[in-house]
Amino acid sequence: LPTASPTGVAPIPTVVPDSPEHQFVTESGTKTLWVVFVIMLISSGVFTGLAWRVPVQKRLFYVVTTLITITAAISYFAMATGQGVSIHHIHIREQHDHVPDTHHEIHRQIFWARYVDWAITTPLLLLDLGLLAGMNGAHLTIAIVADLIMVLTGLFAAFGSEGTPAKWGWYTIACFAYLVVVWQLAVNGRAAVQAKGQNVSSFFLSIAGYTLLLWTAYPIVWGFADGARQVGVDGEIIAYAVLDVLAKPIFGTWLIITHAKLRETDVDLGGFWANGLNRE
Ligand code: RET
Repeated sequence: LPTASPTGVAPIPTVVPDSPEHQFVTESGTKTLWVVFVIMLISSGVFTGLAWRVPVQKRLFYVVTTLITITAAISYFAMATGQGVSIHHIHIREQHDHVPDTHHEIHRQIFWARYVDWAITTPLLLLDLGLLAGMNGAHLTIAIVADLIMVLTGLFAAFGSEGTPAKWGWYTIACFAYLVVVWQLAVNGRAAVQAKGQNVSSFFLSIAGYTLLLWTAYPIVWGFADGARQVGVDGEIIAYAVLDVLAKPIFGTWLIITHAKLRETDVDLGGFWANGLNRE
């Protein structure tokens, strides 16, 4: 900041900086955020209503899945009302051969509320899948902790200094953590589900395959939007909106409908889930 001169008039800066490029949400982005908020709210209501039709003992998947959409609804409410967002100042230095370097500045909104959402909902999604497959606590814990590392290092990457190795270093760490998640589902989840018979096995293969396909799109969107800054804030919102609706309400509906039809998908957590309640 220029220091005030004794006359109280700020000195004229010697280098007039370019005015920064603003990458901010516009009307279509905000509308999209509200639409997804409503979708998440309605799905939470529907999943809760469906849970009431079954005894507490059988509500595990309903409860976990409802928590996923409630968390997303809260995070979308924050983003739609302009909270859970901060403005990131990005300095880009362009090097030229015969003329001095030029400096370019971007001010871009980063919706960090997304990462708070993901830190809660992606472990819950893995819990759904892990319980469905009958994965053991060891493998499920590794998957969930790797998933948390993925989200947090992804957050650090989003705020990382542009053009430094650190930013893509964080991204690389996040991708490795994601590979651990994929490994746990594809190898240990698939091995565990065999014990549940043919019906559950083939359902798990489909829904876990669907999940891995969708999840893999997130780091790709991130690469274009938060990585390369090639996609604007609205584009980023719309891309994540589509993925989030597929990964949460659609995933949840598919899981709950199939669970209601397939008795073999019932989960027994011993006394933990419905301690003291009569078994049906
Ligand atoms: C980031 C960037 C760093 C590298 C990787 C990522 C993966 C994110 C994923 C998010 C999934 C979110 C879901 C949300 C709600 O339904 C953090 C984008 C690997 C896989 C499923």
